[in-house]
Amino acid sequence: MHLIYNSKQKKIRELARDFAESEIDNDNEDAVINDDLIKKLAELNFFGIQMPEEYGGAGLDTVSYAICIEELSRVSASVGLMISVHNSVAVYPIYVFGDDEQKREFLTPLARGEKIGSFCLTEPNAGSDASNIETFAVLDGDGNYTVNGHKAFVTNGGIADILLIFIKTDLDDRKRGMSVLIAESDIKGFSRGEIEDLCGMRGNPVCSLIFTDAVIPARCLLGREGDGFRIAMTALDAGRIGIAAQAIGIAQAAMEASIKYSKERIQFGKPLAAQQMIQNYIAEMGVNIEAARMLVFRAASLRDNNKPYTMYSSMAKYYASRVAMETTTRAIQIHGAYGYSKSYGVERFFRDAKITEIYEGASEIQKIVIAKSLLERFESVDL
Ligand code: COS
Repeated sequence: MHLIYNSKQKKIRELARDFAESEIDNDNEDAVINDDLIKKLAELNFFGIQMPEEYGGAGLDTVSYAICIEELSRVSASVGLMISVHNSVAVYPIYVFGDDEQKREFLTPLARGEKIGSFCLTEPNAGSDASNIETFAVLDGDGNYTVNGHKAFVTNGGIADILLIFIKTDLDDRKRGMSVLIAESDIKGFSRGEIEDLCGMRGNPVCSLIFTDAVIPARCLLGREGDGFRIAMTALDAGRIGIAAQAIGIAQAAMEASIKYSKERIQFGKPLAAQQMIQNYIAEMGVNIEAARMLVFRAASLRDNNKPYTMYSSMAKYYASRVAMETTTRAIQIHGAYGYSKSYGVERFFRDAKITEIYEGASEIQKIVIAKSLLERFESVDL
């Protein structure tokens, strides 16, 4: 295993960094995502980073994908989130489980960035306990599903054109009773709730989605009835690499801001950077971020080599989100009261970091996955 990026991956980092720094406008955090930005991201092929060219994608590997998400999130975690969720838990499951017709109809416009995707799993009573969803679909004699239910905290919800809706097709079987339907957002019986007033990630239009006798043709069933839980877990394995990369981007931004500030701020007659307590913080930030990056690299490389990577993706997400929280907390500490105010922007990193410990599987869930894997079926992979 080579622990350095190849020249193509380095180019991607440069491209994503230049783009993020020059094109993402953080002046109004709540309005960072707009049509113009989406169009520019689509021109770079960031909505189909890993999809083959035949579907309009860029055909890159998972390491490159993680690099893109990290770089976008370094400037705006809300934008990184839009791209991560779109690529990993909306586009990727259609690529793996979709039939040719579904790929033509849904995958190509998604990969080209002509349409935005969302992953509709979480509900008011089903978050970590994903198989407890209550959205229910009944198949009628005309070959249509009628869907009723309520999805909560859907990333990209306010702008999504294509929805992956997790439903129950059999209420008596928690896991095998789960299925997935793909739907366009213009179907009858579909409506969106208000954009959530969140602590962080405020630029992403996260909202509820409501299905009231929504009719979806059976040809839009992804995989077979009963495949839903497996599809959710497969998607989340990939998604967690993206969220880990996002957490690293946030932490990196917080560290860079801390380094800059500690060189400028004079206390006790010298810059903060000359004081060992602050150097200790900066050193810990650097080591932790690099270690988290290596875990992401590890999970991504395994995925690129078709090796099992579930445990590694959970390790990467668990550790990187912890590092993001620790680093952004320390960044505020270094900035003192200025850090707690909006003047230096580090409080945004702190607010954005928190959710990385919660969504796409809370840290507690990642530890369950890791422990289960270590205790039951761990086999070392190419050590
Ligand atoms: N990839 C593919 N299939 C998987 C899988 C994975 N990573 N993990 C589990 N499965 C399959 C299993 O093979 C099993 O299939 P069979 O029933 O055919 O044998 C099935 O799924 C159930 O597996 P298991 O019994 O291991 O699942 P658990 O109930 O133990 O899973 C956790 C529990 C906590 C891991 C799961 O519910 C989970 O990840 N929850 C968090 C969900 C989440 O991230 N929510 C946030 C919403 S998105 S913002």
